[in-house]
Amino acid sequence: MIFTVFLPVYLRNNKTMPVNKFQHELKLFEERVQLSKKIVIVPHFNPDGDAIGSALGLYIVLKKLGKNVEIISPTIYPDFLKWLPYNNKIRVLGKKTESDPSIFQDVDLLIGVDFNALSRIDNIKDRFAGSSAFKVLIDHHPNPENFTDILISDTSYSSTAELVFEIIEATLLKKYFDSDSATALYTGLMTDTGSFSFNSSNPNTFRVVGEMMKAGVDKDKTYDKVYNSFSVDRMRFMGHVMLNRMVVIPELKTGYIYITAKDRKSFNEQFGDTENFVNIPLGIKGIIFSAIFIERDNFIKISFRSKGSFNVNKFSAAHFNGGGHINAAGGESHVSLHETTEKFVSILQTYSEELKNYEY
Ligand SMILES: [Mn+2]
Repeated sequence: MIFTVFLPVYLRNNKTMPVNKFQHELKLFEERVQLSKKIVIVPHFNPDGDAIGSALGLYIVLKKLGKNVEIISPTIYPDFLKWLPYNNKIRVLGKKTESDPSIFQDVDLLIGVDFNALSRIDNIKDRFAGSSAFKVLIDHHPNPENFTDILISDTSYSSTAELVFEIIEATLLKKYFDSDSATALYTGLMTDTGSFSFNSSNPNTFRVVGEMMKAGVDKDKTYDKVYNSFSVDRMRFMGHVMLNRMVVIPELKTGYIYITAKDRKSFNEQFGDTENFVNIPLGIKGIIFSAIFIERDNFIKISFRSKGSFNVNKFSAAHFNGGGHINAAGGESHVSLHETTEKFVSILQTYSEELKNYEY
């Protein structure tokens, strides 16, 4: 097998991070890995498949390289990821442990994955920022903040997991890449693209999937473990949401869902249960913009999704204190659920020309 130190330039066509900078950061990263004894990997809070998959994929190769590695998650992660190799090694912080001053003590290298701002690790951000460890951020969200020594960030990747794969591929870590690491990273890639239904039009994504399959990923089993693992309560919750909590505004090509605190209780909501509800309205012919408003304990949690060029990252930043990607963004509101949905509908009117004339 030919050992390539860096990826050929042609593979980095269409990337948003300049080739030279990418290779430079990669080299620094590799040097730091070699120098470090203790390495900690941190996903964002409420980590999703990409955050956990990326963290585990990296954890596995670093462990095999002989490093003392730990994954510290700011909060719990969804049950549908609890079959992943080594997931039982993840240290999950809670209310009691998140303020533990020793969490990043004696760490040489701190690696943040799948987030672009310190606020995404809110409960431990001060300890992360204050740690004397060398810091690296690996991410694919737009406009990353500058809070690490190395920033490997490129929005052209489907997922952080795809980017982690290329970092492994182009460094000394390649030797240690195995089916466990590939399975974790594939899970990140698959979940961040809705199983290749969005955010996956770059041919490189499929090149990477091919390499992961060569390494031993069972893609059918991975799909089944992640997507066919709902509780009966969650299935009935989805039925209730589709029947009673979905509002469709066909002339504005928009649909939205609202969920009350009482709904969550009635259906015995578990962490992650509402994960994909936001995509439901996009399954209706002609709908290109969808939103979900969930009444949480102290605020309304919001997610937006769109098809094509309608930019929900900008929409959320402008009106709902949030952000994310062009086609997927989060947000929040601190007025009641009813006031929030009313505000949304009235803001929607100001986009009526754009939405009415939108072709997809
Ligand atoms: Mn991601």
